[in-house]
Amino acid sequence: RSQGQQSTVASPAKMPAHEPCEPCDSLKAAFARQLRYDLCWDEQNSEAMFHALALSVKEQLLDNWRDTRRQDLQQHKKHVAYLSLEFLMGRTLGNALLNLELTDECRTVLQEYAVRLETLEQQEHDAGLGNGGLGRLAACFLDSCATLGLAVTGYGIRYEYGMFLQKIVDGYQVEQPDRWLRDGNPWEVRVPQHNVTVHFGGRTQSYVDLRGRCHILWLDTQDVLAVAYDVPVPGYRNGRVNTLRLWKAEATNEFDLAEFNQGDYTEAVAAKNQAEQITMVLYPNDSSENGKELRLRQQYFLSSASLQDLLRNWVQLHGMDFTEFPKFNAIQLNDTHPAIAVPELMRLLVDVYELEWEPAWQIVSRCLAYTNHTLLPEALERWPVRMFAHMLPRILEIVYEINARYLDEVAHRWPGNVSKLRDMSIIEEGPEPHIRMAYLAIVASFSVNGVAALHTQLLTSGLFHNFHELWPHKFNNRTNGVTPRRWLAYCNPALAQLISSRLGHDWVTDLSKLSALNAYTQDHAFVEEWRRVKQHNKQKLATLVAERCRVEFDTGMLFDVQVKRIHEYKRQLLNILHVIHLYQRVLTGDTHGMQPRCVLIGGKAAPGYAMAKLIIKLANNVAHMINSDHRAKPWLRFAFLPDYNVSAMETICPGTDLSEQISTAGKEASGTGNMKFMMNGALTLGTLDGANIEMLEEVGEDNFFLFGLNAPSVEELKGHYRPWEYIAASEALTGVMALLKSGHFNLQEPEIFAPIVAAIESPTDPWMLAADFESLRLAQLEVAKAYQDWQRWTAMSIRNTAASGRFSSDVTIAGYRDHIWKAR
Ligand code: NBG
Repeated sequence: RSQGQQSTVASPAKMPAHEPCEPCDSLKAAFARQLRYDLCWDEQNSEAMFHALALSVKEQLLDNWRDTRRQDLQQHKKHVAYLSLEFLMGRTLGNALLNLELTDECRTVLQEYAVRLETLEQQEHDAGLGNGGLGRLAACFLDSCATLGLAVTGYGIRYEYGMFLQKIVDGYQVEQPDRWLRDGNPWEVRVPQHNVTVHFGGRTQSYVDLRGRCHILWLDTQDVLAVAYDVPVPGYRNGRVNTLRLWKAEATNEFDLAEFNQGDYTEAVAAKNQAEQITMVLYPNDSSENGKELRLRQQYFLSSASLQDLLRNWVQLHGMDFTEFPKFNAIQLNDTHPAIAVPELMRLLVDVYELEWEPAWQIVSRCLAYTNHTLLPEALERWPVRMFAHMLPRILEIVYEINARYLDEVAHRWPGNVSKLRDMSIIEEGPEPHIRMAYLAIVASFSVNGVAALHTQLLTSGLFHNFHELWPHKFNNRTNGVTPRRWLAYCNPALAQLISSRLGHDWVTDLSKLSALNAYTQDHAFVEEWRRVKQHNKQKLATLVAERCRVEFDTGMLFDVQVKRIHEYKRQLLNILHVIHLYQRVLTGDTHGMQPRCVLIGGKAAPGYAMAKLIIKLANNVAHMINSDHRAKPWLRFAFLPDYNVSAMETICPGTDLSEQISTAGKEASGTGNMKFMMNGALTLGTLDGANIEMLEEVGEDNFFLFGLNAPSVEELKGHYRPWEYIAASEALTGVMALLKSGHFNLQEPEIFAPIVAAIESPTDPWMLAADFESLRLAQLEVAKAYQDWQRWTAMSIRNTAASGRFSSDVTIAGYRDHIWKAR
């Protein structure tokens, strides 16, 4: 079972169908061996034990991993490459044990060593190779693809430093590097036999061969080696193990020894450093501005390495005939981040494999599919043509050619319409011309999808409306989902067990089965048990909050939670304003009917996003004020959780009563945290935005706290929004604004919150906080009332879990499989 055996040698025919295989070691034997021989740690501390355990679990996967690859090749399955700059995997151990059905065995083994599984799980670093929803969605998709038996490979980047660690110092966010690979990554396997070379820079030159065919050479390039690291992705109890292939950049030549010998060490290693920089850090921007050259390098590096890998595998099996390539391959672009795969695939087919343009384009446009994840203008990628010209000169030529041919089609559809040509061109003209990556992706893709019904509708009627007119057949909706393995079975074992005790275990792979829970909302014993489980999970969450925030959460109180990236459109600020209002109620003695509650906010802000960082500071200052006021203690506790990440969410969502999904309508493409909370029986306080709308449809208005403007009213209000009128009309908001302006929360740092006050009072506030405040406050009163009748609340909680079946990523992936990939 050496690592050498795992190579995917893409020539399965040479391998016997059933290689004789030694009986696999049991987990127990593997663990003992790993501890004894494979690790040279002096002490058997929990860190060493975690590593030994992870390596032993990986061993259990290796045979199935190899068999999966071999079977896929032999059965001529359609293969899907999921290209993504982000895979937010979190921890692997617990989820792998669950999927392999090894959790109980593992506990038994560990008993002999007098250590708890949970203790070892805590040792694992989160693989934070993503920012937020987009990256976590990719991770959920991988789990569902493996579970549904699909031949899907995730292609991504092995960032040396993942999402930064967030510390809070004096209330401010401070970023620290996340060296997640410091102690090694037991799950990955370096597979150098899959290395490919990626070119940058240089120049192009054309020549005509003896047969009169024109060739383009890309010369004098700076080359970087892409080294493959494979991570296993086990399906749920089906013996399947898919692959996540992460590329690391390395120098093609180690360094210039001659130069080194002459004493110039810095020069000698410069090229190496430059190459390795490409995969050094994840860009910590979520739905916000990009434009950095290194980022474009990352995008091209991932796209080129992955496509070369796909084409090489194809050629090894089928030779140079690519006609059937689209029948057996689909390439899904996770947002525009890997959209440069469009011209790169053309380059490889035309320049390297010598296809003519037209047949090459036929192949490209039958393989590629693009998922859009945002409508926010600042997140739509545009790259300066200038940057392409010097970094990727050959790619720029290909983009021009694609654009010219495509604009012919536009001209044909709208004869004489010059403004259409300008509006729809892949090249945005202006003093600094830019390449519009979304347009490039749409032009080349056979499928373009949004991630929730409203989002897709807004895409086709707004942002991409011209393209929708031109090619209506390309557009489709695939509402997001989350994997019920990690987000219910694994993270909430007590609830999972309770559900299985009544419904059996099938819900884990068919989440629609949860609807049978509706029959139990009047079953007293069941309702009691459900409530007991929630209390137990709240206790765990309270422990986390106590450890990380030094704030005491009382499990008798309502747990009101908002965790996600900090962004103005997500309106954490609106939540904070409501907390301030509750605090004022306490101070003025207006506590009649008030529900005691603990409010938790968590999330990271992009390091360059000043307003988001100021909102974190405000949350911390308000929390400090409230938590140190003894008058507030019986009514209100407020904490900001530092370093929110995947593993924190595993404790947070089971222990939450109320989930806040309060973005300005029309701004949140889908949301996925909303679904995790719903699955775990939290009730939602939400706007008509993203997938909230579909959640509401499933669970019904009686089990959902709806508030706020809808997307059309937000649009209508633009241009004549007068926040001061909303403030004046709401006694509560007037009070909150007055307290905020008085400097009460920033006595030591006068004026620091002035930008926040100004934003709320601005008639151009795109997020329209003031407009929605009163509606939120009233909805929160309903929440309080509902919570005070625990039987009613618990029944609503059960109904939410029961209605969450549609938000399994299995459902989403079945949609991609049937309607996009056609990979049944
Ligand atoms: C995010 C959206 C979320 C959505 C996830 C996954 C980006 C660019 N978009 O609403 O903001 O749930 O994508 O689709 O990160």
